[in-house]
Amino acid sequence: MAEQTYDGRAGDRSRQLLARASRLIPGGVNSPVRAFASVGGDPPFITKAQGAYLYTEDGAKLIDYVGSWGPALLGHNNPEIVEAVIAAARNGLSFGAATSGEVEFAELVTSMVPSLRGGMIRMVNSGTEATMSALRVARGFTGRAKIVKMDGGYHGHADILLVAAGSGAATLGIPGSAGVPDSVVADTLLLPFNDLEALEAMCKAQGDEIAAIIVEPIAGNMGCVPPDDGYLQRMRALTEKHGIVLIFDEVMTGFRVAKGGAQERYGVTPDLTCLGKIVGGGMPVGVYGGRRDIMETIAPVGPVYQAGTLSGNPLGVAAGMATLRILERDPPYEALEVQAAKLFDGLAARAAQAKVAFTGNRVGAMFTGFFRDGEVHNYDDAKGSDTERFGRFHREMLARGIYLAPSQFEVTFVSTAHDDAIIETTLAAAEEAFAAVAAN
Ligand code: KE4
Repeated sequence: MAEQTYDGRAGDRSRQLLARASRLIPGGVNSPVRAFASVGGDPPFITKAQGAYLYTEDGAKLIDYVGSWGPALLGHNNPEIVEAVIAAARNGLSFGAATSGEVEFAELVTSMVPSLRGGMIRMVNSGTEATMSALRVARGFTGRAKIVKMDGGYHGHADILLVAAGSGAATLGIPGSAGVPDSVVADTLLLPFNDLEALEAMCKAQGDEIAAIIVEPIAGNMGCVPPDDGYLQRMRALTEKHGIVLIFDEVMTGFRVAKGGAQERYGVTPDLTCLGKIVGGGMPVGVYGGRRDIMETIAPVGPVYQAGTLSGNPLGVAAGMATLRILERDPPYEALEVQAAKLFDGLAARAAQAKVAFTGNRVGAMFTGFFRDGEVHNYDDAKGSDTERFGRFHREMLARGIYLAPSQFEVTFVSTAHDDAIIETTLAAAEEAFAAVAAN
């Protein structure tokens, strides 16, 4: 089938597949955001990905800025990574037993991330498992029950982390999802991101009851929101003072904003780090790890239980190892910085040209353009964005062959495959899309 530009609608084949899927899978998707609920329009079904491109069931070729929600830092279908997985698969898919690959993987990961150096890791199968397990370990290590997350922070779908935004730090957590009993989140407290006063007050009032603070060091799930100057450093000092385990959720930022993640970029070393996405090169891999004294509380060495049938399986290890070896051999971060800045600055300029309120936050190869005026330092600021306008922009861009994350509160991911020509094509589409949005 000849490649055609995207006509703005998913196309008949994708729509037929969505109808079939919706009878068997809730919303027709295996993860809610893929349903395009917040931007409207039908999600195209994808047949193949290559470099910066996605190919749809209806023959369209799209420039992709979702990158599988982060893993595709090196572009889709990187031959070195795919060949490693194929070679591993020829020896069997999963053994449920220890392998040398897991040792090499652990040696490599712990050499790259500051908080893991001299420490230990445990491999799991997703970011959710990594954060859920890290919090259990922190509770087991400290003997304390309370945990703290940021309002607007997302760490996967473990019950204890599904807390309604806005329930406030002083009050007990309230469930943010049906099916989560009040009791399960009663010890989950919320803080506004970048609010040092609230952090200081909570530590003063409850510091000795708190097992852990878990934070995305650069928020990515309220849209991209960097830490204010000194925020992470102060959080590190306060958690040390009160014996609180500081957990950086670097599932998104790990290996993206620097080889050692946000903790390397900002020079702040947490007690535990959670990784996912890039660390598995596109295969289902999560990692949590850090301080040896904390990690030695995990079974079979210590009393904290955590397990997984496919944890450390050979294919995930192969994809992860290949990915990390490329990052070690040829760190792409300077080039990613340049390309992401070109796109980010170009979008801002075209929004201004069209007089569309658009304010952006960027750290390395991840950014968000919020459809609002004024700076965005926390979730409340982010929620002040015009999500209707974002939806229109998303549809206008998709109609021009540009596939953006289908939510204002997600991130644009730039990969090493996004070259100048691709960025120029994107900016030309954006010029028209902003004009269309401004006209409405
Ligand atoms: P997974 O369980 O989806 O592998 O990871 C959960 C997770 C944990 N921590 C952070 C910082 C994350 O960003 C995520 C997952 N990110 C979302 C989108 N931002 C994945 C997309 C989806 O849910 O389909």
